[in-house]
Amino acid sequence: MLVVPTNVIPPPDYTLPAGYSHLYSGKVRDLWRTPEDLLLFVASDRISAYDWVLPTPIPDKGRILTQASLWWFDQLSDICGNHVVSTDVPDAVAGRAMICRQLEMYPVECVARGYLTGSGLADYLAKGEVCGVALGPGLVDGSRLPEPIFTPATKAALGDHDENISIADVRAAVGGDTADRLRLTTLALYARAEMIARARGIILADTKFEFGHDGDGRLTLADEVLTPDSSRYWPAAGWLPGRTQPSFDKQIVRDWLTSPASGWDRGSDAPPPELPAEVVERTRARYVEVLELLTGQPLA
Ligand code: Q0T
Repeated sequence: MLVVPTNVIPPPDYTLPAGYSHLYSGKVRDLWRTPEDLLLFVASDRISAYDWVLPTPIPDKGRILTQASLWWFDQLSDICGNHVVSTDVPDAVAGRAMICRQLEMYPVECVARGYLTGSGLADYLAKGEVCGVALGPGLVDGSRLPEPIFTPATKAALGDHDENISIADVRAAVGGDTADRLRLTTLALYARAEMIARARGIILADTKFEFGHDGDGRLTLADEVLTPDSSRYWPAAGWLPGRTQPSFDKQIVRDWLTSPASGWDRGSDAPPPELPAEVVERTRARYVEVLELLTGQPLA
């Protein structure tokens, strides 16, 4: 069932120079057309949890995720080209935006999973398979899969959840050759990223890529990549299959929201409360930590 969000996304809280036109806002990022007819992709400091955008921003989250995304695009550029043109952006969004090429997007969320959790776990428990990929018995929440799998999903409307689809559905949507390229490229990108993260003590459980093609038909990586918002990162040291793994970035927020201290009833339709300063600061520190662990770079 599609529930209209009561939780409406606020309009952008910054002003760009003349000539930029607003195209779209998601839960936590905005897309604009530039005067040069390119795209400006802006990451906000908003944070989502339990399907809500929280009323309290996390300072620097947009800069942290943008810096992580740019670093990952570089790490992956020999596998797949990407949409980034430059980081020379208006002062109002300095450090948290990228100028990108406009692509023709494929209407598929390209997810790779090396570990089983979330909707993958739910589908496995219900049907023994995920997106038409059969998985053997005995897997539990957090299990490492025998090999990483491609589990595409449809892009849902704002306020709805993405829905897992089969590879046959992807073939029907984009054609067999493109479907094969999306699957193989997604798995190659995941393999590279998982190896890099593992060497730094972090499990990349799963991640979502979005692809498009340019005028010459070249498959091109778009959106943001391998951020904590598009990926599940778990501290390798605490990995214990059979329970929900603590999220590297959002666990502090989730734990506080579900504690009596928050006074929030997640089951009601009431919006979540403002986060206390201490929860904001510890969460910000976790985002900085994951950026620095993965990339070896301090927050610029
Ligand atoms: C897109 C053409 O969530 C999205 O945007 C963030 C606010 C999804 N989205 C991406 C596009 C892109 C990108 N990225 C691109 N390079 N070219 N469209 C549209 N929506």
